This record gives sequence, structure tokens and C-alpha cells, in this order.
Amino acid sequence: MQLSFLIPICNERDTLAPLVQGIADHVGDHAFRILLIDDGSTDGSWEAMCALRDAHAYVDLIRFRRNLGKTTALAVGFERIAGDIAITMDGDLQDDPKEIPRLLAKLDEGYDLVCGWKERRQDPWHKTFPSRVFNAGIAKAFGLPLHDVNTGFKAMRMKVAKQLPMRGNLHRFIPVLAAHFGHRVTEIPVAHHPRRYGQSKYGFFRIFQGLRDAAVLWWQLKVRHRAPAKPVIDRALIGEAP
Ligand SMILES: Nc1nc2c(ncn2[C@@H]2O[C@H](COP(=O)(O)OP(=O)(O)OP(=O)(O)O)[C@@H](O)[C@H]2O)c(=O)[nH]1
Ligand SMILES: [Mg+2]
Repeated sequence: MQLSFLIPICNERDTLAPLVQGIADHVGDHAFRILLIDDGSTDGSWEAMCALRDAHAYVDLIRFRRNLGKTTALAVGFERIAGDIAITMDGDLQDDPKEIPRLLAKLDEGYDLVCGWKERRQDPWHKTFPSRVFNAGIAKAFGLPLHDVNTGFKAMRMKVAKQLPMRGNLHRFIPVLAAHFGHRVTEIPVAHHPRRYGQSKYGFFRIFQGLRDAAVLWWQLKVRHRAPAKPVIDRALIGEAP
């Protein structure tokens, strides 16, 4: 099986080398590629990414000229990758690559998307509490009983990755969208580590953005029965990897 890892990066210079090494150590016998997307980092992440690309034939890079957001990074990445399975991970090494075989084993049971549920989330209460409320609301509104809809750690069949309409901030709702398209969605608990390097990108107020987006999506999917369209991406904003 060919695995394609897709990792959006925004100022995560210090985690990149151990993250890439951790993935390479846990893919087993599978063929794999790792696509790192630099979303306008200013901390030297791009230079670190270039060093990794030069050292490892399985590393691919995309660079945005400025910060376009996580959803756009995933949109561009999903379009670019190939293979059988897409695996998304956060770039901050809070997700543990050792969980890769377990996510793949769960897909093998017949699922199309497996979410990594950060059951013991190593983040402060002002992140974990709103997240719990948000997830409970999503579960009820969309009839999708997941504990961690917005987890960055997911494995999915390539047909799911290619179908997702990644616009606005819909990266938080990938499982909702996949289930809407009839894909089989589930979750498994995964290890989660405290952030050791770099800085948190999302503050307390993302909950309000998430709630607004949830309300709009609920209206579109549950009332209008119409999924958001795929975005048109402005190629001029995507620089080429030298
Ligand atoms: N492409 C892109 N990715 C981003 C952006 N902001 C965050 N990310 C990615 O999203 C991941 C999660 O962001 P974090 O800041 O770690 O959010 P969090 O895990 O909820 O918060 P912490 O626990 O404090 O790390 C990061 O590792 C990045 O990979 C962005 O502006 N653009
Ligand atoms: Mg994090």
C-alpha cells in the first residue's frame, strides 16, 4: 500500500526532523511519501524543510507565499498527493507517529476514515473544555458520535481525501463531510503529547469561529441537503519548491 502523509506547517521549525524520522520509523513495509506544506512560516521552518527534502527522497515540499490557513494547505495537499491512503498529522509533534499502524489496522476493518481521538489531551483546560462542548454539539447536530472531530491526526482512503471540499475553515469538519458523502467514519483513542516546541496557533476564540462554521454547515447539509463546493485555489499564491 502507498501511504501519503500530509502535514501543514506554520512555524514548527524544531519538530520537523523528529516528526519525519518518527513517520519513517513507523510505516512498516508500506511505500510512503511525506508532503510538508509551509504556510508562510517566518521562523526558519522552510529552511528546515529544504534540508529534510535534500536528505530524504520521500519528502516533498510546497510553500505558500504567505499564510493561507490550514484548510487551504489541506486543499492544496489533497489535490497533490497520490497513493492509497492519506494520513494527516499536525506539525507540532503532539501526534505520535507510533499510532500509524493502529490507524491503518482500523481502516482495514472496512472504514474509509479513521480519526485519532486525543482521549487524554495534553493541553490546558481552556482548550480541552471548549473542545468537549464543541464535539458534543457536533455529535448531536450531525448525528456523528465522535469525541474529537477536529483532530489533526486522521487516516483516510484516497477517494475520501480527493472528495473533501476544503474551503473556509472546514478542516475542522472533515469527518462530518466524509460521513455526509456516505463514507464510513470512526475513531480510535491515540496518544497525545504536550507541545514541547514552538507556539500554539489557535487561541480560545477559535471556538466561536468553529461554532459559526458548524451552524453554516448544519444549514447546508441538514436543511439544504447540499454540500459546500470545492474551492478554486489561486495558484499565484503558491510558490514553487526550488
Ligand atoms: N497550514 C497551516 N497550518 C496551521 C496553521 N496554524 C496551525 N496549523 C497546523 O495546525 C496544527 C495545530 O495547531 P496548534 O497550534 O498545534 O493547535 P493545537 O494543537 O490545538 O494547540 P496546542 O496544543 O497549543 O499546540 C499545527 O501543528 C500546524 O500543523 C496555519 O495557519 N496554517
Ligand atoms: Mg498542537
